[in-house]
Amino acid sequence: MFTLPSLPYGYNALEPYIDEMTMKIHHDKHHGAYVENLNKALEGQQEFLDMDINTLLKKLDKVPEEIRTKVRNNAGGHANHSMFWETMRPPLGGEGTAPTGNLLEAINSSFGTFSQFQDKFLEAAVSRFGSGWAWLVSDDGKLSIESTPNQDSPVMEKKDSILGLDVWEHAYYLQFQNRRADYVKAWWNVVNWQKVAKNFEVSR
Ligand code: MN3
Repeated sequence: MFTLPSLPYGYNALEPYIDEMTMKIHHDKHHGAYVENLNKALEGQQEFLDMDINTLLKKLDKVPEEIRTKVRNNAGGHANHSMFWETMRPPLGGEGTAPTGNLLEAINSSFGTFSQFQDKFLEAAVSRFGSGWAWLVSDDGKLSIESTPNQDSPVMEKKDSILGLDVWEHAYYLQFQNRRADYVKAWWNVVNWQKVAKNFEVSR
């Protein structure tokens, strides 16, 4: 059985960058539904219900074909949102709004500067047509930016995503309406770079 993790901070903790109502609906209803539908799709399939969610994403080809699409969408939704909540934190302002140490070095070596990285990430997020995610992916410490449709994840391709941004309209529409780029720019203020750095170290 998979369970909905609680948010590691309050619903209003990311304000003014992400509003309380969006966080409440997004976590309780959207993420909650992915977990519920995943458990329902896997009813009677104990082997898969016992897996860690990232292991399940890597073994989708073993899931019976008649439920595979349902499992892919809902397991992806569960894994992606679990990571999304953890790689955000209440705004610190000033210091804390940029990576440091090994992660910053890797960003600079892959993208030039942190600011050039942000431009490329924004481009990936706004050019994703329809619903999906933008990702910072680490391949043995080498960084790249990717985007995926729907609830697909780089983990399904056996890659390590160390940071992900939800660009489904439900993630920003109440506050930003159609202005996805403004949402991305606001989100930078609440990225938990310490957590991303930890994910990076694990991937190396
Ligand atoms: Mn979402």
